[in-house]
Amino acid sequence: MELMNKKVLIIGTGISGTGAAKLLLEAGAIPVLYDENENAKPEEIRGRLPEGGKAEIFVGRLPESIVEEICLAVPSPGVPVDTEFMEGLGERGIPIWGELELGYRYAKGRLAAITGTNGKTTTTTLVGQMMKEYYDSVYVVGNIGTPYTEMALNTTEQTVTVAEVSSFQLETTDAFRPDVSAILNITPDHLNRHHNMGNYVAVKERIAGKQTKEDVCVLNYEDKYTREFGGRCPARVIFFSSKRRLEEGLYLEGEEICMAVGGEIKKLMNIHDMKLVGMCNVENVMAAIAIAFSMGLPMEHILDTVKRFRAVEHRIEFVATKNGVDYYNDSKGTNPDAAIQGIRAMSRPTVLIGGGYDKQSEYDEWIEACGDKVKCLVLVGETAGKIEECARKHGMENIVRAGSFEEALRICTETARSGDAVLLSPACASWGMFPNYEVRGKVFKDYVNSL
Ligand code: UMA
Repeated sequence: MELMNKKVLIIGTGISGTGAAKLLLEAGAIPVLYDENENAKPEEIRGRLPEGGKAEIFVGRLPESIVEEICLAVPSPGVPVDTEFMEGLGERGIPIWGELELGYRYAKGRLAAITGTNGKTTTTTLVGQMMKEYYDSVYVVGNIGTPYTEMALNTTEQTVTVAEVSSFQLETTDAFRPDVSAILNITPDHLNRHHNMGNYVAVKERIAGKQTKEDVCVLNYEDKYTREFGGRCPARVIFFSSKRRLEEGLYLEGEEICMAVGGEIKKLMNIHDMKLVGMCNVENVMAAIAIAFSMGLPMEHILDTVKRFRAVEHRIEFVATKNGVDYYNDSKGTNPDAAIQGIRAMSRPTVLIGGGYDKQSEYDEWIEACGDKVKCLVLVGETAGKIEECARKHGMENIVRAGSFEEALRICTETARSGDAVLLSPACASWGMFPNYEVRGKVFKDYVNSL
């Protein structure tokens, strides 16, 4: 589509909307930025755009006439596609490309795109590191925090782009076709946006929707949704499994990650040679190896990066050993499913900090996953009562309520003995006590490092 001198409506003026506007300005189009938040400040939005850029900005309400003038709409990931406004655009025949699609249309080179309910940031960062240590021109973009549109115009035919892709972004793709895609796992999340599991799964599958047998899609054999998708995926599928030997693909056997290709089996590495911990990370590593190998990286180089790679900050991140106690920061464990991965990763008796903002989650499965491993559960925040009730129902007895996060930290150091672990993996968002999970994790790490 030729966009020169054409008006393009951008919905949402966060980092994606700003990225899209910058790309469109450089491409010679006229971005019309619209934010539904009436408190957004047009002059502040304009300040984020290149000086002198011909852009129109509207907040709160969009004049009806604008819709007559635009040739394309670019919603930000946070904008649902099933609102009256968005459906109205569709009914008028206005093409809708999400910010990811817009970036893709203007980018050159090769693309690896990674989605999944959990593990996508770790896997994207790891694949990005493998690529950066091998190729000269590498960009890591997407849900991880740098919009694709910010980088797309810097790419060349030699560029390798690694994109973390969310279900929100996949709702509005069109031609998006990565050379290698991956769906790490699919468990219930974002159901307020996608309404039901069927829609959520279908949206995740869109990552491979435009691929052909010339492309690769890496899928988890142990996830019922992705295993089933393997049978009808348009790309060539590479499965990985942490539970069984596969005839073709990557799998874990005992402590060894193995790869079976065309009847030949290679032992790749021992999982104790990884700095990452937990079975979820073994799965992320297997996926990353499959992705990087499919993108043409030599296996020796791939494994060398895996062995040196440390956890992404706030994801089952080892902080320090103090008085024989290992401290782990999993502040990103903001929902029960993510926190289950956190507790499963512990191999020692664990003092666990849980609780925070109430997202109306159910805690039963998380508490069950704690089993006998949790020697003491220290609870904070709004959800403390609800979690305590659930934990007692499941027979957990050693539960302590802390009046503040600082008190929770003190209780942990007093309770943990040499040989134990202390884990911050709260199964809840941090809001109410902290602005975000990053700040919560930093406070935890600062405390541990000061011991
Ligand atoms: N807005 C509207 N109408 C709406 C919704 C939002 O006008 O219906 C406006 C808001 O007033 C605000 C702007 O849109 O001004 C925000 O846009 P956005 O929510 O799309 O946020 P961005 O700042 O553009 O960040 C987005 C992703 N945010 C979401 O998906 C909610 C970031 O993922 C991503 O890093 C970034 O693009 C770059 O690609 C964050 C996220 O929470 C980290 N992702 C979810 C997750 O990981 O679970 C999917």
